[in-house]
Amino acid sequence: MRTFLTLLLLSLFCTSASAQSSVEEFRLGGTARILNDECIRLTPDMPFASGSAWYEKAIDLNQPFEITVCLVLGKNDEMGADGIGFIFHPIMRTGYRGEGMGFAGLVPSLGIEFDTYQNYYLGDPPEDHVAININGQIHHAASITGPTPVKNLEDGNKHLLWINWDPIEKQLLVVLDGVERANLKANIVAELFGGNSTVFWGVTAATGRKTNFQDICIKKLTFAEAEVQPAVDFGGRK
Ligand SMILES: [Ca+2]
Ligand SMILES: [Ca+2]
Repeated sequence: MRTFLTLLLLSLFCTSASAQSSVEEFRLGGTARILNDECIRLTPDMPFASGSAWYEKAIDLNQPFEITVCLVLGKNDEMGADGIGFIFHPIMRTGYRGEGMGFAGLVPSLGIEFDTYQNYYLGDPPEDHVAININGQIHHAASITGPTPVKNLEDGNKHLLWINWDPIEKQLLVVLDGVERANLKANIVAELFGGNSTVFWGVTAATGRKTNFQDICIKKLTFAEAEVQPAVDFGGRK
């Protein structure tokens, strides 16, 4: 309950509090650009754009992490696409974009998607939705959580998102606009990443024939850096 109260307070400040982590701590790829002190525009409102922002340090999943950000999914609802995805992967790289939400084809990986475009062949519901998929399998038949329909996210507003990993309880929580949208209990390190607790995380967005500007605004990041940082061979910009 305290967590939700904290989130409620944070949401009041979603547009005014200064970021405690910096947009400078991300490596940008594709169309991603720094918008201001706390926001990165992943895609402009243009067709067939894709952008990524990877956090520069690998994190240790044997320790807790907490990501508090605001998502902006643009303001085209009927004509909007594709959404924003979070990726956890041992290497800093982006999977197939567009409907692939940035994690298609990445093995091993965990992806959390905030999908605003219905791809029938992927089993997408008509509503905007939240889901967790693993190992780059993006069809919802392979979702380990969801797809959970949510009300329209393409309203031009900032949506407060809290992602929390508890390595003791082995619980991954996704809370969007104060409502729990995913609650995954799984031994991610052992069962998904083969015992390797060191992963990078990044956020991606894409557009297709339908478009939206899509931003991420950094509020607070709490995590433990992996003791040994893997080498990064990343084609994007610092
Ligand atoms: Ca989709
Ligand atoms: Ca929508």
